[in-house]
Amino acid sequence: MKPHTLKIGVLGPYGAGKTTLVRTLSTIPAVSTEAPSSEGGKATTTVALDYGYLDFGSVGVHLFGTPGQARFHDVLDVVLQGALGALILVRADRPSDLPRVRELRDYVASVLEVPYLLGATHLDKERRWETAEIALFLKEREDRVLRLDPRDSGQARRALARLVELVCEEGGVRCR
Ligand SMILES: Nc1nc2c(ncn2[C@@H]2O[C@H](COP(=O)(O)OP(=O)(O)O)[C@@H](O)[C@H]2O)c(=O)[nH]1
Ligand SMILES: [Mg+2]
Repeated sequence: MKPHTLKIGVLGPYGAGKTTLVRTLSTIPAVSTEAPSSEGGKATTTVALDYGYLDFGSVGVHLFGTPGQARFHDVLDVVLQGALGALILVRADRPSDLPRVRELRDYVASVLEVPYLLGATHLDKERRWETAEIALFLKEREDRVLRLDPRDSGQARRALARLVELVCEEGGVRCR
């Protein structure tokens, strides 16, 4: 393991791609706690956390994915304790998720108080919002909303690289 390690949270509503992102990025077999889903669209859903780890340049990154369903909101504090940055995933094809995404963003900004980026997923879908529209809805800087297909390791690594950069610059964290 690297001398400097960062804990990064991966948040987002149900089905946004959190488990997929952790699995794409992790260089160790990712750990997930999946249970049969009570909502439609997926057979299983994450009830406690996803965990993955990768060496990333000069830092080691511990990735902690959180449950998406709002009824697990209390778990966020526990899973994200000590996180130094967050990636918040938002499905571009499901605008009805945006109020929940805003809640998660507000939680990260005002409770965790750590640097974050938003990753717009499912941009390959025909009916979708563009990243600029998502940024506008969330009153977020446009450069904080990235295009991110969590199944694609290049896109996943680019998003993580930008977040790690923010954490090292803005988060006052020593990364070297
Ligand atoms: N087409 C498409 N599918 C995606 C994308 N991101 C995630 N998925 C799929 O969406 C499903 C839900 O993803 P999952 O990682 O379980 O979401 P979670 O609930 O946030 O953990 C999986 O089948 C993923 O492969 C994307 O950008 N495009
Ligand atoms: Mg999941």
